[in-house]
Amino acid sequence: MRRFEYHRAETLEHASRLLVELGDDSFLFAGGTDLLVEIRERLRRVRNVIDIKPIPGLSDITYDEARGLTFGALVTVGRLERLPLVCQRYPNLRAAFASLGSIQVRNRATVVGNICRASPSADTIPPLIADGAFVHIYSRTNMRVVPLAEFFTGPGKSVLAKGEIVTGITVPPALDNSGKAYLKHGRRKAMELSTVGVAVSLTMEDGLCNDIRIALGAVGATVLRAPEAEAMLRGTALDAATIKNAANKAMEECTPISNVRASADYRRDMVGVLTGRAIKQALEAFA
Ligand SMILES: Cc1cc2nc3c(=O)[nH]c(=O)nc-3n(C[C@@H](O)[C@@H](O)[C@H](O)COP(=O)(O)OP(=O)(O)OC[C@H]3O[C@@H](n4cnc5c(N)ncnc54)[C@H](O)[C@@H]3O)c2cc1C
Repeated sequence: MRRFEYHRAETLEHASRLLVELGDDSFLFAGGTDLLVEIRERLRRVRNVIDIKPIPGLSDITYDEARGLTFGALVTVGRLERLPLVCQRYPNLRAAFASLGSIQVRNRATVVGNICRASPSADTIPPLIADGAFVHIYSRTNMRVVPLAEFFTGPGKSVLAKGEIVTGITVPPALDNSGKAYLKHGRRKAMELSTVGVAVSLTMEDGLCNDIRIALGAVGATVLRAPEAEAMLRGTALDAATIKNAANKAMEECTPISNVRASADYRRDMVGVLTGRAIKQALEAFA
């Protein structure tokens, strides 16, 4: 492993200052499940690692009916996966968390680290985008809140400026008339990055689809929405023919590449299959 300097940040201000003063090869360290692998495999040049785990207040989880679910940057995937509230109200998030790596990985990895890595195949991103989540960002001069859908600028890239730190994520309340699903397809069932991941969050009113968001993972430079497919579904009763047409439209809206995991054509086909299934699964909440 390449040598690096370890720094222990005691406050957000301290971590932000270290990020700015230590220069470009300095990175925040949360669970380390991406960062340490990247250092070991020499995928990233890292001179300074800034541990944010000593910073107080980043491990909180709160829920209220008006604001929804808020969790801090140090909350692990495993902790959220086991939270009764997530199991009962956010089955899409529960499915994504339970599909990430192994139990050991989930007990170290943070959800915020998963989004900050900004991989288009990250499992937590599609359901969080489909749910309309927001990211809380700290800098020494400003606090800002950014919709997660606007956080990513490319593979491995985000809107974070030098010295900015994500402090947490807020997911809007899970309404009684909502249905949610996340389906992941990989080459095997565990310890596998997604070949395609599809998340659907919808609300129904008087038997009609009031609103729907579809988020597609691993089929574009960032996790994508499928706005034309969504428009075909809004205001309908979500009958089988409409779902099929919308799933076909989602196939047109994605921009997959071929790589070691799958060809672009296969990924596109799987977007069609999984989008249809995810809509039907989300609808099961109303059965
Ligand atoms: C064996 C294995 C299997 C895996 N399987 C999956 C899988 O199936 N699906 C999947 O999606 N992922 C998978 N992963 C990756 C997943 O573990 C990571 O993406 C994890 O969620 C990152 O969180 P972390 O706390 O470990 O982040 P770290 O590794 O500590 O950090 C990741 C990146 O985010 C930055 N960062 C961390 N916290 C902040 C913050 N608060 N503000 C700004 N930047 C920050 C870091 O500087 C770094 O660049 C796997 C990893 C391993 C090792």
